[in-house]
Order: sequence, then structure tokens, then C-alpha cells
Amino acid sequence: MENLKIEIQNKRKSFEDALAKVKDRHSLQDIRNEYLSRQRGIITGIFEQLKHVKPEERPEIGNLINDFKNHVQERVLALQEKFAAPKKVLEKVDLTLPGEKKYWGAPHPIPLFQQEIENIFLRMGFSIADGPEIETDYYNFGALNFPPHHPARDDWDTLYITDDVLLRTHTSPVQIRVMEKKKPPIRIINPGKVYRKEAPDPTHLPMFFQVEGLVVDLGITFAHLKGTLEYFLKALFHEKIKIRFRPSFFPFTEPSAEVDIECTVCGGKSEDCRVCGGGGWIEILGSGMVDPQVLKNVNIDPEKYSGFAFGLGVDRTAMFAYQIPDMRYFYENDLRFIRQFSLK
Ligand code: 2U9
Repeated sequence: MENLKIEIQNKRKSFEDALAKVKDRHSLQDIRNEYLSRQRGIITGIFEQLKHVKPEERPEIGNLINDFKNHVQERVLALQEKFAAPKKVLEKVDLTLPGEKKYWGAPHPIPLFQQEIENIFLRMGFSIADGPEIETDYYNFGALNFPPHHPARDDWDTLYITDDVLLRTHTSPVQIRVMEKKKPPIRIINPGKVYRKEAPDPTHLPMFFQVEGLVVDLGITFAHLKGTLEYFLKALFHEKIKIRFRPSFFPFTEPSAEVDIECTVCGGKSEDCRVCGGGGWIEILGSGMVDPQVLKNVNIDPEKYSGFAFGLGVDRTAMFAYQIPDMRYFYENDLRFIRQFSLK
């Protein structure tokens, strides 16, 4: 019994020594476990020795051990409170301050307008085709009947990555790629970004969006081209819009025509109209019958098949549809401008 009494005294002393060195919650928890753990704690170990003590002496030793255990618990509890994480001070809310403004985004007018164009052609049974923006000289020029170094290339000048690799100037390479893989009937539109060597001004951008289209099948004539584009322009603007076809030239179509609509601002009635310049007409589309050489380049027999193609600038057409005087507004990201547009 004397030995156990001495051991309790020693353990009590070492507990106090250990407690004096405690600096934080974690080291306190280690000491707590060392002394109070139910399975391997020092106090449990001392209690286990009680069975070797004579029965008449057990109450006295039992009291001593309980006393030691209570002491350890109280001391640990007191220090736990000392090291407890500081309570968060509740943030005071000043209800007189103005609310936080949320800036919601808005769909950009160009993709919205592109979707309107796409929907009209989808209703006519066209599919949408896509392709790379970085192209080779062959797909952007060669296959489309632009001879090397021909001055016609000047109007389509672009940014070159190498002598042979460039940013596409039109989405026409997509049509070439489609025709290489798929034989007629073909009825596709290709919307997408194109690039030109241009300094930005109210009517020019070095990057803009185009939608081009291509139909190739047996017996396709200029009448199909005219009917398709008239339907498209009436659906995009209004049923009664006046349309005219003007002869033109493109290396990849023969014959070629540009398509004008009557001025959306003055209707041809103002001599100093800032949109049509008094001419009364606005050029909207380029078009033509696919040049037989272009069909040969993709191994489609021009004696058997014929086709028509067309192209329009989405940004330029959106300018007229929404009566916006400067194309650069579309890319300034001014939310006051962008928020004014939504799907019809
Ligand atoms: C193939 C054959 C022919 C597509 C065409 C135009 C005329 C045209 C311009 C309008 C304004 C481009 O955005 S714009 O600068 N487009 O004038 N595009 S015919 O002709 C093709 C295309 C692909 C294989």
C-alpha cells in the first residue's frame, strides 16, 4: 500500500510539472490523454493496481486515486477554457449602407444576330458546318481559284503565321473541306470568325464574323440562288423589303452577284442619309454560282453537278439591322450598349 501511495504522489508531481510546460490546446490534449484515457491512461493503470491492495485498505487508496483523478480533470478543464479558440465577434450590419450592386452579364448582340441568321437557314433545310480558323494557303486561296500572287488576293489580305499558314479571311475553306469529304447533295452554312489586314474604323475590323452558305446538287441554277437569298432577306428584315442583284466578280463564283436591300434608315428617301450615303441601297450579300474550277478542285464533276454560294458579314449586317453607326461598338464591351439587345 505504501508503494502505491508513493506512486500516486509521484504521478501527481509529474502531472503538475507537465502541466506547467503546456503552451497550447494540442499539448494540453496530449497530457489529458496520457492521464485520463480510459484504456491506457495513467490513472486507469493506478486503479488496476487496486486489486492487489488488501481489502481493508482499499477504501483509503481508492479515495486517494479518485482525489488524484478529480484534480487532473479540474486542472485540465481550467486550462482548456484558457486555450479555447477565441469566440467570433458577431459582425455588426449597418442597415443604412447602400446595397451591393450585382452586375449581370448579357448575351452579346453578334452571336444573337448570328443565331437569327442560322435559324432562317435551318428552317430551309441547311446544316451548320464548322472548321479551323488557322488555315493553309491552299484552303484559303488556292482551292478557291486565287492564283498565287494574283492581285485579287489583296482584297482578302490577312495575317500570316508562316508563308503557308494564315488566319482565314473567309469561312470558304470550310466548304472546301466539306466537299472533299462529302459528295452532293450539299446544303450547308458556315458561321465563324474571319480575319483581314484592316485597321479598325466605323465599317472595318481586323476580325469579324461571317456566315457563308453553299448548295451543290444536280440541276442547281441561279434561280435557286435568287429564291433562297430573297427568302432569307425577307425573313431577316421584313416581308416587303426591296432587294436587287448587281453583277460582280469573285474568283470562286461565276457568274457573281452582290445583293443590296433598300436603306433600312431612309428607305431611299434622303439624299444625305449617313447609312446609304443617299444611294438608297445597302450592300448585304455576295453570291454566285460556284466556279466549275472550284468543283474540279474537290473532285466534283462540274458537267454533272452545279451549285451556288453566298456570304455575308454578321457584324456589318447587324449594324444595319440595329442602326448602329460604328462597328467597333460591338467590341468595346460597354454593358450599357450590350444590354440593349435581346432575342426577338
Ligand atoms: C466555295 C465557293 C464559293 C462564298 C461567297 C461571297 C460571295 C462574298 C463576302 C460578303 C461580305 C464576305 O463578309 S464579307 O466580306 N462574301 O461576297 N462569298 S460568294 O462563295 C464560295 C464559298 C465557298 C467553295
